[in-house]
Amino acid sequence: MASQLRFISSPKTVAPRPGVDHGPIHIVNAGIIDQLKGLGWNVEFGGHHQFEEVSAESDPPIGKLKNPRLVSRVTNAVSNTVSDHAKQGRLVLTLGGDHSLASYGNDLSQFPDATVVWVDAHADINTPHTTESGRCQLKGCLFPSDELVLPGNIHGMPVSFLLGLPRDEETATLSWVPPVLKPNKIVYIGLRDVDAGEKKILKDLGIKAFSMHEVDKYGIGKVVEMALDHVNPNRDLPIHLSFDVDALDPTVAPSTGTPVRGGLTFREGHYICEAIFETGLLVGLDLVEVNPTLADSISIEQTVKVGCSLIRSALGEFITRYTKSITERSRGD
Ligand code: HAR
Ligand code: MN
Ligand code: MN
Ligand code: MN
Repeated sequence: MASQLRFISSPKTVAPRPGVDHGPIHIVNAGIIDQLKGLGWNVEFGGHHQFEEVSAESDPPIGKLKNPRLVSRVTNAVSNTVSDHAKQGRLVLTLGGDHSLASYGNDLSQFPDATVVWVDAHADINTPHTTESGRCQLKGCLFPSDELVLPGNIHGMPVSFLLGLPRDEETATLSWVPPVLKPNKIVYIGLRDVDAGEKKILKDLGIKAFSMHEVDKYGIGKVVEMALDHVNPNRDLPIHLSFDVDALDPTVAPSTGTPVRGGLTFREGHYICEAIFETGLLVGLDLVEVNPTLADSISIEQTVKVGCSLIRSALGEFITRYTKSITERSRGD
């Protein structure tokens, strides 16, 4: 494994709930860079990406899509940066920001065989046609506010763009997203809030998903094993881990935009990260949806710390703490 780590921070909010843009700054201020250096990583942090403000007036919806120009600009910039660094053989850590980042698009282009483990309460596989309204009231979202009643949240769609699902004038602004993903190359863990249209897409495409039901039934160890058996049976393909903190239970990670009850425990979330690290196949990591404006200060600190801790686990904390450093591991000592 490369011990070079390139660090991308994309703070600009693209979600309907303002504030998710501050997540990366909090994670950096909480000391993630030194924490990763402490694990033996050679960390290069390029600073937080800054994006010009795009006013609501200059970015009206296209079809149902909210903030389409801003989202496209931000995600494209992140994607290009990720791509540049992935090409140089670095493992890229991307901090969101919300899940529309789609930065893994170009990251995956560098690794045509790559498999994606998507850890999330949500499937994020809506298309501009399936995106639905009224979800908060129906599904027990902990924030039953008006904000998510309207359809068109692009952070609920990135997987459909990566799969190259129907693109039309509504998605033209996001047509740069490379359709690099095949349905058998992605596996979900933690799902529990999936829209009707998303369920149909998952079924039609035969996409494997381990919902919280399977986590309860089999235990997280078996679920991760089954998930990897599906996308990576010989454990020889690169893995991109896309971790949305709302996969965790809201009692563990409260400060996020669309918390849903009944999520992963602290240990279940960390186990996934540790198990992926253990494969030695990790090539890219996203940690998204930490929103440090959505709760009281104790909850915010808790969520930011959990985010840091998940990142450390995915980058080898449990092994290096007890055995040898990343450098030793990558040297094959
Ligand atoms: N499925 C819902 C929608 O499309 C909510 C999904 C977005 N929330 C997230 N993504 N945090 O994981 O609007
Ligand atoms: Mn979101
Ligand atoms: Mn998500
Ligand atoms: Mn989510």
